Amino acid sequence: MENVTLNVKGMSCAHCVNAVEGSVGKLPGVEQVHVHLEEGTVEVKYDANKVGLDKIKDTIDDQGYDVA
Ligand SMILES: [Cu+2]
Repeated sequence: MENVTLNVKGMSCAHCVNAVEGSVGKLPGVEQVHVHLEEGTVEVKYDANKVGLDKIKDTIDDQGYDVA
């Protein structure tokens, strides 16, 4: 399992939390996803054999947020 903390811009409310956690959480291989709203970060625990970091970043991006 890999653990990564991504800096994500544009998340401001519970809807954003749900959008990011919901979409990333659905990816096969993602074990856990947690948005820290105040910090503007997303913590993801994932199986690197099943899902790539690029895919996770793309998924957040597709929801309309900026991944640093
Ligand atoms: Cu929001």
